[in-house]
Amino acid sequence: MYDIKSWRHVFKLDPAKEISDEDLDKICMSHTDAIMIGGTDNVTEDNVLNLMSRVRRYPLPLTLEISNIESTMPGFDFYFVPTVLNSNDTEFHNGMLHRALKEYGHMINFDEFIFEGYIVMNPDSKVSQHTQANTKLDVDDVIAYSQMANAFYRLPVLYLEYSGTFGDLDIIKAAKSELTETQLFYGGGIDSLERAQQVSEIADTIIVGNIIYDDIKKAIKTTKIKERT
Ligand code: 1GP
Repeated sequence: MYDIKSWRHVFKLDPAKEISDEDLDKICMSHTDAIMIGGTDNVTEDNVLNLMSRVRRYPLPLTLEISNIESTMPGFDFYFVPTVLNSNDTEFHNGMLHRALKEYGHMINFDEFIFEGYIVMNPDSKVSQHTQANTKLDVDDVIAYSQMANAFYRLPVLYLEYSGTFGDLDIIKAAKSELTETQLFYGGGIDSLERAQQVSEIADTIIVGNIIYDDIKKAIKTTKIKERT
């Protein structure tokens, strides 16, 4: 089984976006540690299955970040289940999860599931609007969420999500400072090796998304982060 604690770099592929075989090959043959499939809009059974079967040819850990029950299917190594800590809608805390367990709980291998606390930071992102997140957060708010994830919910992963914009390094440091057990994922606006390096010196794992579709060469360069000393 793969050890997610060792992951430093993950490419996140959006099933609703087109990617050529050539670009997908570059992504899957790069130095990334894992591929995550996930998105906010138009995530369907068809497009997840299609992307999964294309990525499955490569010997890389493959994970699904669940956005809805309909597009969740067997065949992944892990399933990340988000709980959005700063959402104003209980659906995104545990409502969807409750419905899913009621229907499928009897057939789930729980070892494959990782509960992932989200802090959504960019008010202009689709995920923020979709989950009705309260993004007006200062350093103390983020510290409190981080303590909640680490010491109270004891979540394996906390995901600081700036999707579409590059985050504030002081906020990322604050989130990390409270984590003794929980692994910090950071995603948002990583579009160069320099940014990848800056964040990977703070967060445990960086997630690179949009730049894959905007500039494949730059995306690949983000995998060249230095080994942790
Ligand atoms: C999105 O955190 C990921 O869920 C990555 O963000 O698309 O801005 O790289 P970007």
